[in-house]
Amino acid sequence: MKQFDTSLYFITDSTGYEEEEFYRRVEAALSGGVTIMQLREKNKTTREYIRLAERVHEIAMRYGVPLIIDDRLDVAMAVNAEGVHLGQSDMPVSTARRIAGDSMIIGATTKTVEQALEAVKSGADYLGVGAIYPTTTKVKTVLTSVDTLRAICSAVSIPVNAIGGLNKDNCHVLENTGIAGICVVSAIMKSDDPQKAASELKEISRLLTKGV
Ligand code: TZP
Ligand code: MG
Repeated sequence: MKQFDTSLYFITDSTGYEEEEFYRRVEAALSGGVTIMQLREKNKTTREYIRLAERVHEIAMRYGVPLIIDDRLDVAMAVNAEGVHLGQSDMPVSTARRIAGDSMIIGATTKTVEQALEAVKSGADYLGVGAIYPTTTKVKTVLTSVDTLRAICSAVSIPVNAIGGLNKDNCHVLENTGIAGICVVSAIMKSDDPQKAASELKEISRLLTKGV
């Protein structure tokens, strides 16, 4: 059985950072208690994506934190990452599962109960649902209501994470929704102190997910 903890799911964004500063922030976040991490790159060539993924995987492994690669099963397999995250326009979950086998963690973005049930049937291990709030991170998304999030959590038995504009001051809307954790980009990535941001968010997530 795959063991992973989505309670504090950190998604990286290297935009605007020198490479060393990016690694420094990633490592600070990990030392603050991130439980799972996603490498998310939209403007890299395949070769650049693989190179960055190798480095980030080395850092993540030192902290015993699974690395998920956004969008690209080939990149995930190339660097022996623990998982891949697939959106509704990416490779279908069932195809990724067939290619990658049982051991790969496969996450899926879903915005409706129907999409969530389909992802589970196709072999997804966890779901990301959102955007809960408007986000400053570059992404094509629409808002998802907390009611829809709650309905998805009730409909499936795999971990469901909320995403989108989440920070330590606005997570309270997620109380009693049944989420397994929160996904954040900028609240950690752009923080003056990513380690402190991660440790504060971890405590918030611990309270929100009690009993889930
Ligand atoms: N999918 C829905 S919202 C989002 C993604 C990738 C970005 C979340 O970024 P932030 O900075 O935590 O709002
Ligand atoms: Mg995607």
